[in-house]
Amino acid sequence: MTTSSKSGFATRAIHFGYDPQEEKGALTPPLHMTSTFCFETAEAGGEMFAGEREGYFYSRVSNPTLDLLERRLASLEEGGAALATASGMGAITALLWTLLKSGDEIVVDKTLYGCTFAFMRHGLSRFGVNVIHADLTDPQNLTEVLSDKTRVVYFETPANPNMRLVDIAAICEIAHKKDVQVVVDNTYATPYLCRPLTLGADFVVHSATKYLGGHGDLVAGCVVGRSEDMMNVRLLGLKDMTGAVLSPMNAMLVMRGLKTLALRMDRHCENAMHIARMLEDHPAVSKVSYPGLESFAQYDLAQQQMDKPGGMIAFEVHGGFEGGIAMMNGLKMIQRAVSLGDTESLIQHPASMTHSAYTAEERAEYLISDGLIRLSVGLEDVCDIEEDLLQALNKGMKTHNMAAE
Ligand code: 7XF
Repeated sequence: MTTSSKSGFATRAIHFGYDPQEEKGALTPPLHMTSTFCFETAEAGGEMFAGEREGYFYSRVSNPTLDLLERRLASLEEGGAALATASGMGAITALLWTLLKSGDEIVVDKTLYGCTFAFMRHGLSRFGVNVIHADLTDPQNLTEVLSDKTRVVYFETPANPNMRLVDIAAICEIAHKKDVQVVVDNTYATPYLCRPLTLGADFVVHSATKYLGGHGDLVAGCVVGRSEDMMNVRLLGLKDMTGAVLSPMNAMLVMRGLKTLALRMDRHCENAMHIARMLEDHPAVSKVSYPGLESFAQYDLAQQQMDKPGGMIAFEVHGGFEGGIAMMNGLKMIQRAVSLGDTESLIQHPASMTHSAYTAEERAEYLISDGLIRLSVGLEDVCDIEEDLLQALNKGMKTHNMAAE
């Protein structure tokens, strides 16, 4: 082993769990592109299925390449074990199908990524799970909605798309008094900026499609938690209920992404801070939500819970929805696309894109304004990102009444 759990974050992201001397000196871990594994004897196979013998037997259950990725993810999130999945939705569904049964209640924050919201509202509820939406930015609200049936509290922080933060430690303290488990979607922050398990959370989920992969070339997810809990999620949620297993090739690509996670996040944060300040000062912009700005409503919580403010910005322009669309169409280098956390800066309109699973009434209720624009600040030279935004905003001011009233 070339590294230990005491090594720094970037060192573990690069080396953890792998010794080249155990693999013929190969610097890069081998890719185990196989669906099945051959048993030395028939008895050995039977023993593996019975759980009496360690080893790999089928890649929907485990695979050495995924195994290494999972150990690295567990190390970075400071959890006991991790499970790699085919997508972020695969991670969320595998976990919640494991934790919940008909008659149970789950409390979720008001703002959730669109498909997570749809899964709760149109999926879980069909199977007799009661979903309760509460404003968890005030932890006291949780006290009011917990009941004897509540099993899970679920939230994103920062939330997609409006950047609301939830105080992880405060929520865990209240939930744990009632034996309720806490699940945090840590996609926006990544373990480089925030480690919910160290603040008391029971599980972390990720869309690894985003910063963890980091290059916009794969779809993946993961769950991290205590070792004994994760075995249940693997054997029930993944193996039997969703089958949402990650391919070994994509596991390799996520591992490649992880190697530069620290480096990339530092630059994402640096670029986003600069862009957030520029937007805040621009006359066409009416509102900017970025946890690094002193004007951010939960600035103190951001300082307390996140090592840096991240690479995501939500903002609105004067001229509302129409102004926002015109501004997006005026961009030349920044790409109009959903997803986030890639090297390329990406911009999108949540109400009509990532959060279109909400009805207009639901968007109003769950705090997703129709004029909101979401920017994933990439790794280009910040002057080029700034220049592109400025020319689009300035053009919008001339043509779409985007100047402050
Ligand atoms: O299944 P996926 O890998 O796409 O991950 C689902 C997911 C889970 N949690 C959060 C906080 C997410 O942002 C996502 C995916 N969000 C993308 C986005 O907001 O752009 C999906 C594009 S529609």
